[in-house]
Amino acid sequence: MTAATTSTIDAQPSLFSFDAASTALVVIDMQRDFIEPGGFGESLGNDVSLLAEIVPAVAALLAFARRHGWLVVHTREAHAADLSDCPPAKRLRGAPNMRIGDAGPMGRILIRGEPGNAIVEPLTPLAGELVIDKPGKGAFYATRLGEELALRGITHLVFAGVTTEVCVQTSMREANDRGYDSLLIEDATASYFPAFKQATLDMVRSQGGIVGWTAPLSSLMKLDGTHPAWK
Ligand code: TIU
Repeated sequence: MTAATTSTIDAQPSLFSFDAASTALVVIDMQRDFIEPGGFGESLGNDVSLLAEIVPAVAALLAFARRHGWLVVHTREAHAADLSDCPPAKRLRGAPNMRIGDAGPMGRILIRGEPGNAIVEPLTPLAGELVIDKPGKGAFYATRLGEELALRGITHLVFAGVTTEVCVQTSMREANDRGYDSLLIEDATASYFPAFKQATLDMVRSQGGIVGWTAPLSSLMKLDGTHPAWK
């Protein structure tokens, strides 16, 4: 067994320290349903182009995590084809132009296995990485994520993905209540509403880190002398 090596990076509200062996990257819902036209995100009336902008940053973060031997977890918001895991309250909320389970240009909206439910191609999971389908906004609710992390002795989570104030924040709050130290990478998360993204970053790190920490990707990449290549 190799000895744990602690890394420390600049973050807010304070330095964030972690060991690669007990850290997981959790990439939330970088799936076509939210990022490409014709999916769930657009059906709710959103401009999806803001989300596509973070794909290069998430790709660089994934490459960093893989280089450093972190556990990598990808989530997808996904429902069973018979909608047995989709509460009517979720399906019937609001006045979208297509509801969960309806046929759209990328297949049935938010249904497991449909083309639109796939993670966008540049962020495709590698063999051995965990892919967690989740019926809710939080990654821990009604999934095996907690057990998978516990099995591997994971104590620190680094979050990225979409949308900042919905599935990312819900998952980070779930993680916080389960005792994980969580870091949100500021430029590897996006919202359809930039003001909501900013508010989420501010609330996560407020009150001494009431939910966790935030840091730009460059803070992490300083650890191995790399820098975000797309900048
Ligand atoms: N609508 C919205 O902002 N987000 C979601 O419905 N799901 C996720 O955030 N993944």
